[in-house]
Amino acid sequence: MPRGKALFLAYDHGIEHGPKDFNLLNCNPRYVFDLAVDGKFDAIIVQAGLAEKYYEGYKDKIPLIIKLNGKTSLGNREPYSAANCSVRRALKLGASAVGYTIYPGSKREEDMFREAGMIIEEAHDHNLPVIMWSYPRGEGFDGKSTQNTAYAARVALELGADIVKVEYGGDVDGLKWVVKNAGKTRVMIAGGEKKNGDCVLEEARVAMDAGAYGLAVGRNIWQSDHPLQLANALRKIVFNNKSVEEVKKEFWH
Ligand code: FBP
Repeated sequence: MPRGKALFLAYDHGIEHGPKDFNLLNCNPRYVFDLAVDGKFDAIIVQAGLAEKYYEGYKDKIPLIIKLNGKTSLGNREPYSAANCSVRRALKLGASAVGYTIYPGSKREEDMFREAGMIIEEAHDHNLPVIMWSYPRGEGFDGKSTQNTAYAARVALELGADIVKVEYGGDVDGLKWVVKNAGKTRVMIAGGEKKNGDCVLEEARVAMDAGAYGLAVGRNIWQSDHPLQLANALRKIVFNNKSVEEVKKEFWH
C-alpha cells in the first residue's frame, strides 16, 4: 500500500447493490479494470469472484484489494455482512490488501467485530494491510453524523485496522475530528452515489484538507461519462495538493 496518500477504485457493488448500479459498459468488469489501470489508481477493490475470473491479465498493471465480506441489498434485514473469502484465498489471488465491512450500531456488530479481529490477526501475520469499511448503521440513529462517523473510525482503530473507509459528507472541521479519532489508522473517504463532477472534486478537497489518507471511489468514476478526466483531476487534488479551481481549469472545462 502507498505510504503517503492513496486513491483506490471500488468495484464491489455487484454484490452490495446488484445490477441497478450498472449499464452495458460498466457491467463488464474488464471495463472497470481497464479504468483502474488507465486512471492510474493505486489499487482496485473487488470481491474474490471477480478477482478469480478477471485479474489474471492485470496482475502487473494494478494492485488488488479483495473485499472479504459483502451483503446484498435484498430484503430488509439487520445490517450484517459475513466473510465469503479467507485471507489465504485472497493471498492466492494476489491481493496486496484485504477489506472488511463492519456496521457499528447493528444488532450483529459483535459478530462482525469478532470476525474482523480474526481476519486482522491472520492478515497481519502475512503483512497484509486491512482496510475496514466502518459504516454506522442500525435502527433509529443517524449513521452519518460527525460523532457517529468519528465513533466508527475509532472502532476501526481499536479493532486494529490499518485504514478505515468512512462515508462522510460534512465539513473540514467535522472530518478533522473523524481523522483525530482514527489515530494511527488512516482515513479514506467513500465516494457515494453519482454526483456532478464539481461536487466530487470539492468533497475530495475537503477530505485532503482534513488530513485524510485518500479516497476510495466507485460509482462516481465508473458511472461517469468522463471517468479518466475525473480520475486525473482527483489525483491532482490527492497527490499534488491542487485546489478545485486549479484542477477544473486543467482538466474540467
Ligand atoms: P462508492 O464510492 O460508489 O460509494 O463505493 C463505496 C462503497 O463503500 C462500495 O465499496 C460499496 O459497494 C458500497 O459503497 C456500499 O454502499 P452502501 O453500503 O451504502 O449500499
